[in-house]
Amino acid sequence: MTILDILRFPDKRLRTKATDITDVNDDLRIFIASMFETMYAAPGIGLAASQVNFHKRLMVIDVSENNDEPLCFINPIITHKEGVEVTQEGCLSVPGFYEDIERAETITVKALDKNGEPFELSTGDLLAVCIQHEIDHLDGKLFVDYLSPLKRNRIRKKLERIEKDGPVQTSQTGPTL
Ligand code: GNR
Ligand code: NI
Repeated sequence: MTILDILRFPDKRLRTKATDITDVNDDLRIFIASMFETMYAAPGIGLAASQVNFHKRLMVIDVSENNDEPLCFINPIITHKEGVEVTQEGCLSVPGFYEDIERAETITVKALDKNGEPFELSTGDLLAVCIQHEIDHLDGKLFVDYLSPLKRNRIRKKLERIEKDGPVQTSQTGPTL
């Protein structure tokens, strides 16, 4: 299997709208396994194909404590949303930033599983947040889009600097006394 590179904000490729998957085959299942491996290694609780530069409607999630409840969603559609809830969100494509985001509290989602079989799931809590966050990725949307332009630009500038200078920000450069 393969650990895939995760695109980071403000990479324009994260703005691509993903298209439906028409054939759920063994090649796709190999890619799905690499997405799980990449998500668990990061570590993260979800990963959208868009984040690894594959612009098809596919996402993987595992919100369990022991990383033993993998969920794969192909061509997911939210058919029902209810209530509003604010949760602190992070994103592997926006590393190091966490902000309160408003989402629907409970949702119903329809999708295909990794065998191409349709299923429907109604859920709340972190799983509902994560599903909405991942579907946003498939639509080219990031959680920073819900923030004020000022906050979003601050985050963008910090990540652009890290991209340019390398991630070393806090280390001491002179001799330690
Ligand atoms: O690992 C992740 N944690 C998280 C926490 C709160 C709300 C959403 C998420 S998803 C994120 C992984 C990710 O970036 N998926 O796209
Ligand atoms: Ni994300």
